[in-house]
Amino acid sequence: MKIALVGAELEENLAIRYMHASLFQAGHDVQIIPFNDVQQVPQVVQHVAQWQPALVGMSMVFTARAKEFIRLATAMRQAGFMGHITAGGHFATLHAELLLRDAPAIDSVLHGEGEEAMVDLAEHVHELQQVQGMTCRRGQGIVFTGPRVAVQNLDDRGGVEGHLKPGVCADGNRHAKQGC
Ligand code: B12
Repeated sequence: MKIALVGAELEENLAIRYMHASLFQAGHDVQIIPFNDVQQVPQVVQHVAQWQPALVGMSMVFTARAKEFIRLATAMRQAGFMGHITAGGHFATLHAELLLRDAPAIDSVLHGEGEEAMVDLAEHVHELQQVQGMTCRRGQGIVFTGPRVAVQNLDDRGGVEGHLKPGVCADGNRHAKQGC
């Protein structure tokens, strides 16, 4: 499946790059689309319209930028994007219900860590009830599908190597080879 990950890439976005790695390892065709400020809305919309992913994941980490992401999602819809738009990250996780109430362009919110959740969503994008740790619309309401089981051993995740920006030092890489 073609999947676009949209978010800040001010230096290097580890969140997006971890999800890029897990989606790639699951066999998906994934692109990172940087979205560093609101002036890039037309550029991101054009990229999505041309590449036509089936799923867009927006990394809504910063409270101060929440409205910019809502504007972006709305602009993608206005440009005719019909795929699934999900949001994740600290802000989206903590404001999931409000986001879905106020931003009709966004289809779902994935709570917490996105590596396994995005793979799960890609596999079940037409049967959202199968995806745990998600807030989504059902009928007239907004529902939470229940918590995800946390990953027991982070080393079971594939590494992020090969998914980082060349030349940027990712000291925060939590896939520590020495078990530290
Ligand atoms: C690195 C970092 C930065 C980097 C960002 C680099 C980049 N992205 O390009 C820099 C130094 C540039 C930065 C800047 C700022 N930062 Co900062 N930053 C962080 C920090 C320390 C780590 C983030 C990180 O890489 N984590 C590692 C990754 C792997 O984990 P993660 O981000 O949590 O991502 C996981 C989940 O959240 C989830 N997820 C994330 N996105 C998505 C998307 C989808 C679709 C899904 C499903 C899941 C998902 O899955 C990810 C993988 O498991 C956090 C603190 C923290 N502990 O998170 C603060 C933090 C995010 N920053 C914060 C702030 C306030 C800022 C600034 C506004 C500070 C300032 N006053 O200038 C600026 C904003 C800059 C801007 N113009 O937008 C706050 C945000 C709080 C808020 N509510 O807004 C945080 C939480 C720190 C804090 N506690 O205050 N920051």
